[in-house]
Amino acid sequence: MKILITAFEPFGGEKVNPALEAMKLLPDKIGEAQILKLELPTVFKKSIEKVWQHIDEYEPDIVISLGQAGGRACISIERVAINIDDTTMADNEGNMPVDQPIFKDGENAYFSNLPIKNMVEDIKKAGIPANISNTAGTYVCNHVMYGVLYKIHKEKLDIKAGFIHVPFIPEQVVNKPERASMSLENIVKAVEIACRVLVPK
Ligand code: PCA
Repeated sequence: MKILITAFEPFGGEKVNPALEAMKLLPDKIGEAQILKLELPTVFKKSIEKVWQHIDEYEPDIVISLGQAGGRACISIERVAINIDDTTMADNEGNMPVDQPIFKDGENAYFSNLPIKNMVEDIKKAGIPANISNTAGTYVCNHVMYGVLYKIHKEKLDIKAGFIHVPFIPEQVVNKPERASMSLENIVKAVEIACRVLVPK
C-alpha cells in the first residue's frame, strides 16, 4: 500500500508551515504502508498540476494532503472541497482569484472518501483535539483537495483522498498569544494516527 502525503510551503508571511514540518517528521513506513512525501507550492493551479503528476507517477492507494489553518485550535479532518477559488490574499506567485470555479466541468463539491469519523475518534483517543471541518476554505488548500478529488472522479481512480488542516505551531504565535497553537509533536502524531486508520492491521 502506498500513501502519498502532500504539504504546502510557507505562505502569508510565515517562516514555516506546520503541515510541511509535520510531513518531514513522518516515518517512511506506517505498518505495511509506504509513505511518499511531496511538497507543494502554495500557488493556485501549479499545486494541482504537481500533485496530479505525482499521482500518475506513484499510483498511490491513498492521498492525504496537509495544510496550515492558522487560528484553528485542533486537527481538522476536512469533509468537503468546493468548486471555487476566492481570496483576498495573494498566493506565493501573486495570483488572487475571486469567485472563480476551479474546474468548469467539475461538480459543485466533492466529499472526502477517507474514513473521517474514525480518524477523528482515533486522534482524540490519543489525547489530541480533533474534529471534522465542513469547510476547507476557498484558498489553495481547498483548491488542492478539490483538484485531487476531481481527478479521482473524472478518471474513476480507485484512490481514497482527503485533507487535514493543522493549527499553528507555538513558534508561530510567540507574539500572538491569543492565537491557538498545537505542538509539532502532537501534529505529527495525529497525522500518523490518521494514516494508521487506513492501514490493514
Ligand atoms: N494552508 C492554506 C494554503 C496552504 C496552507 O498550508 C489554506 O488553508 O488554504
